Amino acid sequence: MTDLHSLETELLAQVAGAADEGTLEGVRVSALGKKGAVSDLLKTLGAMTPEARKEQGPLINGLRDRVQGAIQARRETLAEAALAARLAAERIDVTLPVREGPETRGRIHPITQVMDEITAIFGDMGFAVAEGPDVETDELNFTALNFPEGHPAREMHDTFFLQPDRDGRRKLLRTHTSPVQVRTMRSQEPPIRVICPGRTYRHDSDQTHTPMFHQVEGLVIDRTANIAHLKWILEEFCKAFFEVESVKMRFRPSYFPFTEPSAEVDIQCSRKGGEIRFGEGDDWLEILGCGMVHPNVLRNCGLDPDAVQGFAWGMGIDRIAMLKYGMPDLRPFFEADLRWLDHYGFRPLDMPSLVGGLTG
Ligand code: 2U9
Repeated sequence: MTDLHSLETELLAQVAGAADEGTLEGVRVSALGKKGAVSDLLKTLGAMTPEARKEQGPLINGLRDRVQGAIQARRETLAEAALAARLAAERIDVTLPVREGPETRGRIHPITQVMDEITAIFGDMGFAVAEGPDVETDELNFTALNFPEGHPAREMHDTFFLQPDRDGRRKLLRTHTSPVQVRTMRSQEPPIRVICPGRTYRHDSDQTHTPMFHQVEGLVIDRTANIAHLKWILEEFCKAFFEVESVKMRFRPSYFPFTEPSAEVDIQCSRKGGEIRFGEGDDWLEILGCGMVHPNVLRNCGLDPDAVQGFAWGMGIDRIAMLKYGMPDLRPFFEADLRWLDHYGFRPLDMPSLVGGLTG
């Protein structure tokens, strides 16, 4: 029948022209759905004479089967094309370099890096890390450390004082991390082995000084701790920190109120071609101060100098960071310039350790 023939032609054209699975489903519903054109034809069979049904039945069912088959075939073609398009769009080139995510794009500041390196070295020798507040009392920053009231050494430190409280007591920004060792001695029984890294403050600002800087100090207290132990610890530290086989060190007599005897320590280096190298050469470079803890300091911290003794040292972190990593200027340390940090910073996952390497 022409009618059936043109309906089939029309439906097959719609199936072939359906560009996506949604459109194809629309064609299916309009042909084979409850109220679809083919379904309507099938419904007419019931009212036909048996002869007419015998003739029309196979024609209409044949039409339905062919339309159904065409829809199924088109559906498979469209699904294959959609998958092929998706695979093409999602294809990745595994040979491309990995794009850095936020967690690896950041950089560790050289001061943090050096603090972590120092902590790893002394941690390996059995030292604990102690910390304390930046705002301190006069007593902890000076008096306990054997600076007499009104002594010029207090002025030498160019202290930042806070406004006095109601009782006239002035707090201050600690001028060294030594109050942390005082707190440690007052709260822990010897033997004590601690390092105290942290921020310190002095009213001083020029090419080689900033008002806030970083120190790490160390303290050992027990019954027999002596200068030979001190020298060994500092030598081992310098070798590990500067990553050299051997170092030569020079102890020059000095003065600090909190140690007696006291010394300033230089390490031998060479400065050929504007580059500084440790473990060779015949120049000297000052890197730290040290000494045996003064008996007055032990007493001020509740210890008996006839029963225990010990040694302490202190060094500027900013300065040794500059030395180790060849940074010519101190000021960019505090300028938060991302270009500088990109150049001098360290990768966050390269954590310093004596086993894995200090500098990754
Ligand atoms: C207590 C007892 C003793 C800590 C020490 C130094 C020597 C020292 C300077 C190095 C460079 C400070 O950053 S710097 O200017 N420090 O020379 N510090 S002994 O002695 C102590 C500390 C605490 C209870």
